[in-house]
Amino acid sequence: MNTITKRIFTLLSVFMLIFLAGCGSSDSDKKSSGKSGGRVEAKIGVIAYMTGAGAAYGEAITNGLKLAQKEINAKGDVNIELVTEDSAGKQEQALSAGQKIMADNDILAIIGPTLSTEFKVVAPEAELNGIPIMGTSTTAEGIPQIGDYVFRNSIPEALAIPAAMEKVVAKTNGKKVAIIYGNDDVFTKSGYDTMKKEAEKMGLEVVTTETFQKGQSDYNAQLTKIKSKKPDFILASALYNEGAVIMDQARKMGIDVPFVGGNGFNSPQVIEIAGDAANGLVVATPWFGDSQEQKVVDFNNKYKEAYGKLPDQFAAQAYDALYIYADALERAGEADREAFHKALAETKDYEGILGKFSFDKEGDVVMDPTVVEIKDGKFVEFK
Ligand code: 1QQ
Repeated sequence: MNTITKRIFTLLSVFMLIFLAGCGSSDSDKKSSGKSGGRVEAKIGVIAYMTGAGAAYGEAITNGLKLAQKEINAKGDVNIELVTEDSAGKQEQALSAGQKIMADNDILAIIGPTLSTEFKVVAPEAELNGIPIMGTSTTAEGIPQIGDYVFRNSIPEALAIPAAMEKVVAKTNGKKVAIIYGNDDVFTKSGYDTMKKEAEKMGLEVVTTETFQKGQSDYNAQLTKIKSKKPDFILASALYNEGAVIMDQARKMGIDVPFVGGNGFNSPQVIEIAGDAANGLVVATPWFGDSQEQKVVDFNNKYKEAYGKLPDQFAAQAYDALYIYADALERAGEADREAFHKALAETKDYEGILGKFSFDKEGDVVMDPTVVEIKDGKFVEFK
């Protein structure tokens, strides 16, 4: 190589380096977790029940998240990318979805999984990995108590079920109750524990306790027993797919007393599946879609425009959850798991569509639910 060629070569190398460095910086500008032009960018992992018998839960949740994401990103202070995995309502699938998400160092935090049964296996891993995780629909006992990085914005069964039971007893003066619950699911078992405890506390007589398993389609044996005991009302801890079938079969057998359910029944799917048989179901919920509060009306309109139907409680909770994340991210000022975790834990009086929101010291939520009932095929306030 002569000197001129050498010089040209050196110059070319320098240009090459400058060019590559340029590529590098524009690359990091686009990085999903970082800061770009003063705006904090973050990737959030979502694990939702998207396929299978309870897929309407996951559909509502992901719809709520996507709507919030669009609005948050349009505002421009933070930019959120959602990386969604299907858990299919199964523990093993939720766990592998969680592991996949946690292996991606660019992911700041997790929302979900949908079911407490799934959450109970994923959250301990998130805790070990120091990645914040928040449930938006998980209502079993002991969820935020799994660890420091574990949160939820869904109200626990231990708060909701007693509220519904007290109202029903006050109105009907019922004294005898039958209980039916799924004994192979963390949430339905937890709901049962609350029902049993509350019945004792209220001095109710539990005339029979029946169980069922996921996917069961025939409840004749349990319902025959319940009918023979003549309860004043029935406490049912179930997800909508089994719960709606139980109500349908109960009404067909002539059981016409009220049902008091937990969070699993907080879905329009109960009406969709059971039709008229769903009338007489009482549940407590942090979301009352018929509220005339402006923020509720606005959310209903936006959601309907985007998805062609009204939101349910699961959509509303997910929507608020992403806003709570965005708020913490903005306060953290960077997409760093530690900084975000600290900011999230400090969330105080966040004004969401479900009301004022703060975590208690364990990352749990304190909220007053509204008690609703299904009447003439519609959720209305229980009075
Ligand atoms: C839980 C629930 C379910 C009803 C969520 C869909 O509350 O598993 O905790």
